[in-house]
Amino acid sequence: MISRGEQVRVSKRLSYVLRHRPDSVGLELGEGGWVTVDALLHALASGGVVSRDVLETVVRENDKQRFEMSADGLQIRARQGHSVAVDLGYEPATPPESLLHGTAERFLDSIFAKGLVKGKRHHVHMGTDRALMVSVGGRHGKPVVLEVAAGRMHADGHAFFVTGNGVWLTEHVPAKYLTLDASSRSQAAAR
Ligand code: HQG
Repeated sequence: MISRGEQVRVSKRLSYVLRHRPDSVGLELGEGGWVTVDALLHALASGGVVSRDVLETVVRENDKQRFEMSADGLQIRARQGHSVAVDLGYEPATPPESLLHGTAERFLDSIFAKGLVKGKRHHVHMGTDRALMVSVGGRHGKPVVLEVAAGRMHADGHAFFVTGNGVWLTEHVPAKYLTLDASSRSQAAAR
């Protein structure tokens, strides 16, 4: 058994190592962002041993399914969110007509001027679960949800990718494809 707090702690260490700083523990990500589980466990040991069981539990029960293991259980990677150069190898996919992006109200002026930009990450992240998008936006301030006209963007030639945990990725969302979603609009009108 591993407590929820311990799971979060290990998940944060994994995010740091597998998305941002593999070099901090002497690792280098292989193709697709994969590393062997053995190498990872060995590399993590210097900052406090993580057992294979704990690692498997964290991968399986992670709230956003951030990590995945290869079918043979020998390799592990973060599904998205990297800042290090890595080609995740996702195939272009056809998005639903509309996708959602959670952000903070204070970013809206800039977003409606420049569109959604990827910042330090490799892609702009979008999803379909409104409640999740509210919590994603809430990490940055007062949450608002934007609707992305993904079908129209795709028809206009923008590439989309989808990860194994339902996160949709694209390079940049020009402002003309963005609107405040209905509940964020009524929220704004009520003020
Ligand atoms: C905003 C989490 C001003 C953007 C989540 C966001 C997600 C702009 C912030 C994943 C802008 C970047 C990604 C512009 C975009 N002007 N602000 N032109 N364009 N922004 O954390 O989307 O917990 O890099 O709206 O679940 O919040 O890491 O991206 O508010 O899937 O697994 O700039 O991270 O997953 O913030 O989150 P982030 P995000 P994890």
